[in-house]
Amino acid sequence: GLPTLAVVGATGAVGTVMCELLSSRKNLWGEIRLVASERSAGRTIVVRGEELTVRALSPEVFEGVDVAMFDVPDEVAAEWAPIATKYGAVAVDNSGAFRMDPDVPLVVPEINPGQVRSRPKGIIANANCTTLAMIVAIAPLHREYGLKELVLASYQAVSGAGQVGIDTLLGQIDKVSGDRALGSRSGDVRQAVGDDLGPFPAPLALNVVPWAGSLRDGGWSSEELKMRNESRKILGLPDLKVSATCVRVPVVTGHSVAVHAVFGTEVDAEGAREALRHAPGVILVDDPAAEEFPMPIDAVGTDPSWVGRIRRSLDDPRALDLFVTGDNLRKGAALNTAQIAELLAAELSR
Ligand code: 11C
Repeated sequence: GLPTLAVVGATGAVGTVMCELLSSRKNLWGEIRLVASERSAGRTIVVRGEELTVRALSPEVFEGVDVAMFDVPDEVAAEWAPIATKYGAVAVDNSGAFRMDPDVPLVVPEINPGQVRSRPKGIIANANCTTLAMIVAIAPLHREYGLKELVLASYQAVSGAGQVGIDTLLGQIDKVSGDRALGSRSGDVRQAVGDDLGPFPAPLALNVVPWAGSLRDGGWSSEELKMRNESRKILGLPDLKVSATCVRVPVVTGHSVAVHAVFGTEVDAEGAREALRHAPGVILVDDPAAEEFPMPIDAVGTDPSWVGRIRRSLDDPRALDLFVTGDNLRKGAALNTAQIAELLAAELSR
């Protein structure tokens, strides 16, 4: 029969998109079991037209499960993914808990699908949403020109921080929208927003905050290090030079990245466009004369990474500058996890 799937974290921002994807993508699953924290247990969610009751996370929910997806915080995944594997399930984890473990493949189906088969721990990791949006567009350019260095600046949506991120931004927008005095305060929103900052270190409404994740050595954020380490691992380039600056912007969904990519050989913009036109998981939107460029409002609710603004660097014939936007809850999280699970379903049904 068809394999059994468990979705752990089914009620969060990513889990909600996962339930939509499972209802709209090709059906490869027998039973689907929805799992969440005690707090969300008992809720019902419609998947594939069928009302499913969410079960509380416990070891027994993994009995008979072939593939278990995890869309939960790092510490929950670190504890529970190994429990799922003890019951014989393959765990596909969207947290940061296992990504850099050398015994855990970090899989992007458009780039390194074969790595799903080398999973000594029974765990496969899904990359960070910011890395994913960018890497799907960079891999075809790497194949064409040989990547040497990435200089990145992200423009990250609040849903990257989960439902609480969305609620926080929308609440702040309510507060600032009626405040005409903001004009005379030069747009300083602090007074209007008050101290409801949610998961962010500063107000997001009418502001940008150059911070995502937690503080690491040398002043880098965890999010910036993820972009560096995960890009190296996915592309198989352990010495790739990567500098990232991660920035949160007042966008609900859709992470964008401005990329300066340096290659081993000379590049040209039209050649890069041609490579991207035929690349899986990429949509090219690059016609500035017609005001066509990739934006979160285009990418949201869609599967591909949207790429445009492709220019050859004026000062380095081996470098390209470009802009990428992807839906952080889809390709950045639920979709890539679903695609990995589908590779497993094909293997397990054989
Ligand atoms: C954000 N990228 O936008 C983060 C969320 O490692 O999976 C995802 C964190 C992760 O806040």
